[in-house]
Amino acid sequence: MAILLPLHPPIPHQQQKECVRPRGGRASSGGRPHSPLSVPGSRLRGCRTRAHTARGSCAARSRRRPAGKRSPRRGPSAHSTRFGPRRIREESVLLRTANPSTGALPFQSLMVADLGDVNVNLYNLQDSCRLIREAYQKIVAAGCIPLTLGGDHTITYPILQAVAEKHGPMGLVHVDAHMDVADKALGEKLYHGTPFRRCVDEGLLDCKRVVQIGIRGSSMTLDTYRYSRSQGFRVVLAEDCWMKSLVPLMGKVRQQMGVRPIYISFDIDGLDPAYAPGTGTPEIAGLTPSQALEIIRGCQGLNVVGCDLVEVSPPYDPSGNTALVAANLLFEMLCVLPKVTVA
Ligand SMILES: [Mn+2]
Repeated sequence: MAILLPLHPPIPHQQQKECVRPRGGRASSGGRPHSPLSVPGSRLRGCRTRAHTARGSCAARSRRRPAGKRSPRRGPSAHSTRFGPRRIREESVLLRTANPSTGALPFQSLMVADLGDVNVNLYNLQDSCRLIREAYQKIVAAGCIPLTLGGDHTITYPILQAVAEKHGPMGLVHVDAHMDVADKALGEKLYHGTPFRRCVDEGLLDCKRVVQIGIRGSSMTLDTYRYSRSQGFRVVLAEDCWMKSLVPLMGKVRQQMGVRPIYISFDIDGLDPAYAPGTGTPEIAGLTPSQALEIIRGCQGLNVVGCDLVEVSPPYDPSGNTALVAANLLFEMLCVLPKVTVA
């Protein structure tokens, strides 16, 4: 998992320097080390931090940043999602700094840094969740908004523990083919099919302000949507999205979310595998990239306090397009954060 955190307002120059750990002598030469512009020259140059952001070294020293996180384990559908953040970072060097479609200039509004990967215990999932939670507690305590690159969807649970500890029960915009509200699998309570069930168990979600979009696929039973709906979630099936704009839906979602804090969790398998085959549990007839943009851009104006994009599994997509799509969706998330200037 990787973390990208926008920083706002700009921190003092001396402090910025301390937050940057240059690699190979690049991206460190004074100026605004947290800006993508700190990497001189072409977009193809520079270390593989996300969107050319500077590499941060200490959450406690800066206010907000983007981060990546390795998958806490290798699971049945998590084959090498641990390499997702690395691949997304590679593709993110193609990103530019402005968003002409929305008028957003995120790097002029926020200070953004790549905090690198959060360390996890590859042999113990529970301990991995503890390490993730503790890392994010420091990040949010420093006033950062974490944008996380995943990674197995399990990571959203410890992230939300840390985020909800600060902000209280969260609204959630969850894009996914699956609801991820199973109680357990193979007797285990923690895996990438249970994160939002665990969040409900711990009161981390404001259930009336939860929407799940893109749900589809085969199941073991016919009552698969019952749990989410019984909790008060708005469940939007993929077939209710087919061949239509999601702008009207997002109007309703904005009303549902109100002004209180929300979190965006985007599982790349919400998209159709034609666009994003690099994931462990693909389901046909999913969302299109333009619908994904409508969802994310539809969150503009909401009180977004954290985002993640998860389940990118590079070995399933030799073309690399899944990671390219992911990098662009993360850029769009950055563009809708509060305090981003919209020209
Ligand atoms: Mn998921």
